[in-house]
Amino acid sequence: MSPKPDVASTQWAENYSEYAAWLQRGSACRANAFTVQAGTGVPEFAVQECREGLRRLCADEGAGADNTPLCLRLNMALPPEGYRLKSDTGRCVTLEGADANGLLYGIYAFLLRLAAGANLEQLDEASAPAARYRVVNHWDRVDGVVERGYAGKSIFFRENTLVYEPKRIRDYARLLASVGINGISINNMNVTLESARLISDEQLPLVAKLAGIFRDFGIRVALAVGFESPAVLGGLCMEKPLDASIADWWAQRANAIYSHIPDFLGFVVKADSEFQSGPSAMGISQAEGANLLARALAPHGGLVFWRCFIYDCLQDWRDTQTDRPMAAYDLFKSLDGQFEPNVILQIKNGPSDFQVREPNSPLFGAMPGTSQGLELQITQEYTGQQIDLYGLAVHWEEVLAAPGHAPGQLRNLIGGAIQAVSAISNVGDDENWTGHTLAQANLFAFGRLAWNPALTANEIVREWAALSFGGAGGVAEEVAEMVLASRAVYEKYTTPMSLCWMVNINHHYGPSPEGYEFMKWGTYHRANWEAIGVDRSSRGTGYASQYAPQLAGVYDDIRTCPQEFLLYFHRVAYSHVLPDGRTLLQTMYDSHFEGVQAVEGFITAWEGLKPRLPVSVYASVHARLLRQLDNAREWRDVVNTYFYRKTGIADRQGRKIYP
Ligand code: GCW
Repeated sequence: MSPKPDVASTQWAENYSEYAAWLQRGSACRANAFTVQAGTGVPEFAVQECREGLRRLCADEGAGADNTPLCLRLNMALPPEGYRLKSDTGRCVTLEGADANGLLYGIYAFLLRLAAGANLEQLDEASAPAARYRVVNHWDRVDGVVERGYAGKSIFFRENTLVYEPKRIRDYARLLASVGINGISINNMNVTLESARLISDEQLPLVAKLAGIFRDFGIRVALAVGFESPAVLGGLCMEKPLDASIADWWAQRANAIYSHIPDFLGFVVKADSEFQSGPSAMGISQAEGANLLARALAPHGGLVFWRCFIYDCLQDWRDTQTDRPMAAYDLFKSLDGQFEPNVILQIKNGPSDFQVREPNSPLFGAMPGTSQGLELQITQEYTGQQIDLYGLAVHWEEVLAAPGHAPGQLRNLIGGAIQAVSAISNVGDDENWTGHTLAQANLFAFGRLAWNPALTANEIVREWAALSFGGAGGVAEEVAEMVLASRAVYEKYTTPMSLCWMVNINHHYGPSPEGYEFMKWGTYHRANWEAIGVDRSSRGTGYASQYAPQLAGVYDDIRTCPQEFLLYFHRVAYSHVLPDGRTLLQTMYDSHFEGVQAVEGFITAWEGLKPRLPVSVYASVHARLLRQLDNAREWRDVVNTYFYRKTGIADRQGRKIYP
């Protein structure tokens, strides 16, 4: 028998909206027991945000009788952007922030504790961000299409113009700030003639207006720019990119930008990558190129986020010497110490491209004289496209726990060698922001981890679920379980053990085992009848030796290489026996069968929640889970058949594999 909804959860369902995400209305009626009192210097906006937040939590019921003072104060002794919450045994709650941002983060932390039903009597916590820059990158094209977007169109652009709904942007800014994000780049890094114009005199006033909305929430706006902007916009000849005329052009642009946007965060640059021009193409180094822009921004306090996603995208598949994952390290490592201090090298977590699993880039921690940034992808390009459920908190927890260049956890570099944590947004103009409502967990998790990389996925996802579904009698726990399990499930029915690039070409959804095998992108697994994978050990391309010797040794040896990275580092025979006694081939088969079963389990679990969920969210997630099941079955059958045809070896358990 399905559980009957109780009165509280009925009330919750009436207030629930997918749009509100983790900032649901009416989730804590006791919020009306507080009266906000602001100390000296507390910005009016913070006071408003606090009052509005309290009203939201008690669904606008107005002030109650028993008013506890909620004292907002600035306390410059706290670390930058930090906050402190302390309750004086129910008599008052003091909320201190180091600065305007710290106050806002303290306010949101307090409101979220309230919403999650925390015991406020014992409130005593202090927190400050690990990474100084916590940035979302939008891949929004100015024509309104979001590159790799799965949640509708851009919330910023339409028909080559910056147009947006101010209320929606404010609500987005609040969501971002509530999880500590303090920077946003709004346009795609694949810069076109139209998007290059965002830094023109004509368009800067429009960008400035948008930046004003984000500024209230402590979020600084950045723009993606093209390296050849001086030619494209200024008509200059770039044959000699180090010519003073080019530097002057950038300096003059920077002056113009800062006259409109005094707190402009900086430029995000994709240069010499996937057909974008750049310094290498013009005969100068990556450092010389990045510094050119950095020197223009430096007097204004701006940054250059210089991406390291550079590789030969016109490779010949017959060429087995060139190994794409090695490209960034080969190009950048020797330039350590040559970058201006306001350049941050933005490095994708893995050396390939946001695959389901990759080792961490060997560049992390390998350049002690250079600021680095970790780039993650929230939008689910290779991870189910917001049709399939995929809890990125678990994925990122694994990334953060794995080493960079040297043994030790990547998370320990954040705040040290890694100054910025950025991620590609999964947001579009869909009513629920992220297409799949449960993909809201991924945006939430990104903010939380950039702030505190020591948090566990379990803590983050449970917090998100409690805030989003807490009023629905037991739903939050079950939703959290699904989200936490989902990354492993997706990996099982797609490409386990770091077997990359089996997706359909171009759009990257669904299986195509040899889709990328004979293309120019350097994306090969080189499967034949007997083995699969690229030998990246010292006997092969040598990629493993880009890591510090102790770690390189671990990856280099098939016996010590972690099983989840096996096919990234080694070419492995299907008959190779893994530590649990199964062959590689049998493990592949098992994994695909198990993955599909787990998706069936998600559907049963979700259907069990039906009586306790609002119709709209139940239906939208259910519809996606059904599509996920189709996708999972397709992956299972295509991949299993692929290996069966290569090897002629049947499944030991005799399950159905199409001949
Ligand atoms: O993974 C690839 C994507 C491109 C993207 C590129 C990048 C913005 O398929 O769509 O372009 O990465 O990160 O630059």
